[in-house]
Amino acid sequence: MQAAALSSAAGTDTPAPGLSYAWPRMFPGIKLALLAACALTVPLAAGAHAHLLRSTPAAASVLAVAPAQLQLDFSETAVLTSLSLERSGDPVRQKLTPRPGAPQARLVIELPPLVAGSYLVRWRALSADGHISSGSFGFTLQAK
Ligand SMILES: [Cu+2]
Repeated sequence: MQAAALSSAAGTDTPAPGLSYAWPRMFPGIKLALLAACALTVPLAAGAHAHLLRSTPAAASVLAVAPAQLQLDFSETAVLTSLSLERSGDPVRQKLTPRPGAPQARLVIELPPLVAGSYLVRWRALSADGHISSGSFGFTLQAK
C-alpha cells in the first residue's frame, strides 16, 4: 500500500507491527472511499439544477473593450435572484438588478459603463425545479 509506506516514511508510526499500527494504514482507504462517494454525488447534484456552463465575458478573460452586456448560459432555465459586480479596489459592490422575466437558460444583462480593472461577478440563480445555485467569476478590462 503506497499510503502506508508514505505515512511510515513521514515517521509518524512506530515501526513495530500491531493493532495501533493497522489504523493509519486503514485511514487512506476510508478517505479514498469518501472521495469516491463525493465524486459520484457531486455530478448528480450539479445536474439537478442550474449551473453556469459559460459566460460572456468568459471567466478569467482579459478584454480590450468594455463589454456592454453580460451573458450567462445555464445548464437549464433559471431566473437570477442576485447579481453583483465588484471592481477590485473599489469599496462598493455594484448591484445589478436582474430584470424579472420568464426563466431562461441564457440570461443577458445590460452592464453599466465599465472602467479598466479586475472585476468579480457574483450570481445567484433559481432554477425551474426550485433549487438555488450560485457562483462567481472574474474578468479583467485592460486600460486603453
Ligand atoms: Cu436542482
